[in-house]
Amino acid sequence: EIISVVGLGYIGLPTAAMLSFKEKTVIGVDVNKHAVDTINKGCIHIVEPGLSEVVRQVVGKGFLKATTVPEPADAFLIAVPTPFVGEFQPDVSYIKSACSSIAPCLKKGDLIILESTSPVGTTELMAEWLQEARPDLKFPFNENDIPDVHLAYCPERVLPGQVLRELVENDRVVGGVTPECSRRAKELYNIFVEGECVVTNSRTAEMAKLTENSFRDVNIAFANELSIICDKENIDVWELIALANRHPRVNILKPGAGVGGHCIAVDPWFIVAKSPDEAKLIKTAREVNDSKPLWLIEKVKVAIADCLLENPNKSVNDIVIGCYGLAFKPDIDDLRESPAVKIVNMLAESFAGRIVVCEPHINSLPDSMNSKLELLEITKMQPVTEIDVILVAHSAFSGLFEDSSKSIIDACGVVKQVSSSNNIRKIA
Ligand code: SAJ
Repeated sequence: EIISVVGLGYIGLPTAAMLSFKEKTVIGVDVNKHAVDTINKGCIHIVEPGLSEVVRQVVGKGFLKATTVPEPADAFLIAVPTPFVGEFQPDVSYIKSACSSIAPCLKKGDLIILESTSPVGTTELMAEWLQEARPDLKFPFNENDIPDVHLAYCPERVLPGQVLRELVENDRVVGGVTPECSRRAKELYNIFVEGECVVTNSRTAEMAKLTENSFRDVNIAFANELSIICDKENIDVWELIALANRHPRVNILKPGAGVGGHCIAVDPWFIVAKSPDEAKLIKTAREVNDSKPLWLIEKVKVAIADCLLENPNKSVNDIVIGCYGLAFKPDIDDLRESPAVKIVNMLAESFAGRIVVCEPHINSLPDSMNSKLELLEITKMQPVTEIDVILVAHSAFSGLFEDSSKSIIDACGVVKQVSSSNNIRKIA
C-alpha cells in the first residue's frame, strides 16, 4: 500500500512522517521545490519538536520520499493551506489545485482524504472537481453512492509544538461521504492513531473542525473583554479569573495581546462567511480579539504621555520602549499571524523614540518587520528601557519584572505583583 500526502507543511509533513514511521511507503508531494529537496536530504523546513529526528530516520530507511509531481498511490491525503482572501472569504484554490494534480494518477479503489480546514461543503465540491477531471471514474456525492474512488473529510486537531504526540493520541473525526468511505479512512488512521476515530458524514466533520477553533476563539474573546472591563474598573483580571475559575462549572481562558496563529484567527471566518446573519457571536468574538492589539497600543500611548509628564526634561525621542515577545503564543518561535508582531510594528510606525525588542526564540528580526526595531538579548533590555510592554508569556520572562519600578504594560499576566490597575502596572 502506497500513501501519498499532498502538502508537506505543518500538518502534512508530520503526518507523512508518522505513516512512514509505521513502515508504510509514503510519497510526499509539495509545490515548494525547496521543501521537497530538504525532505529528501532527511531534513525539515519547518520547526516542530521531535520531527527532524523522525524524518531523518524514515527518509534514511527509504519509507518517505518527496516529489513536486504526484505519483500513483492507493490513498491520497490532502493537507494544503486554506487561507482567506479579501473580506474574510475562504480560499479553497489550493485544494482545487491539489485535486487537479492528483486526478491523472487516480485509479479504481483509491481513497482521498481532505485534512485542510475547509468551509462546509468543500468535500462535496471536491467530488465535483474530481468527477469533471476524471469522467471515467465514479466519485461519491451522497451516502448511497457506490463510488470507484472513496472520499472523506478528516480534520487535523494537533497543537503546534506538540504535533507528534497529539497526532497519535488525539481522537479523530472521520467524515466519509459514504459509510464505506468512512471505513476506509478510519482504516488508514488506525495505522498510527491511538485515539478513537469517530465516524460521521463529511459536512459534520467540516463543521466540527470550524466549531472547535471557534469555541476557543469565543472563549478567548470573553477573557479579552473581561481584561478591558477590569482595566476600567481597576480590578486585576488575573486574580478575578482565578477566583471565578474556582467555581466547578467555570473555566475562563487567558486574556492576551490578541489571537494569533493561522487557525483560530482564521477558521471562525469560514462559518461567518457562509452564515453572516446567524453567526453573530462568532463574528463578534473575532472582532473583540482582533481589536485587542489596538487597545494595547492606546495603553502604551498613555504610558508614554505619563512618562513625559513625570519627566518634563525628556522628549519623546529620549524614551525607550522595551517589547517582550513576538511569537504568536508562549514558548514557541512561530511569528506567523502574531498579534505581538502587529503591535510592535504599529508602535514603530507611530512612536518617534527607540524600540527594543526581545524574542528569545529567534536570532534576527524578519525583513518584513519595521527596520527601526532592534532585537536585544534578554539581559540587555532592562538597563535601557523606560516603558516595558509584555506581549507574550514566554517562560523566559517570568520573574524578570518583579523588582521593576518602571511603567509596565503587561498584556499576558507575566507580572505577578499587582499594584494600580491590571494593564498598566506601575510597580513603585
Ligand atoms: N490564546 C489566548 N488565550 C488563551 C489561549 C490561547 O490568548 O487562553 C491565544 C494564543 O496566545 C494564540 C492563539 O490564542 O495567539 C491561538 O493559540 P492556541 O494555543 O489556542 O491554538 P493554536 O492556533 O496553536 O492551535 C489551535 C488548536 N485548536 C484548539 O485548541 C481548539 C489546535 O488543536 C488546532 O489543531 C489548531 O488550532 C489548528 O490547526 O486548527
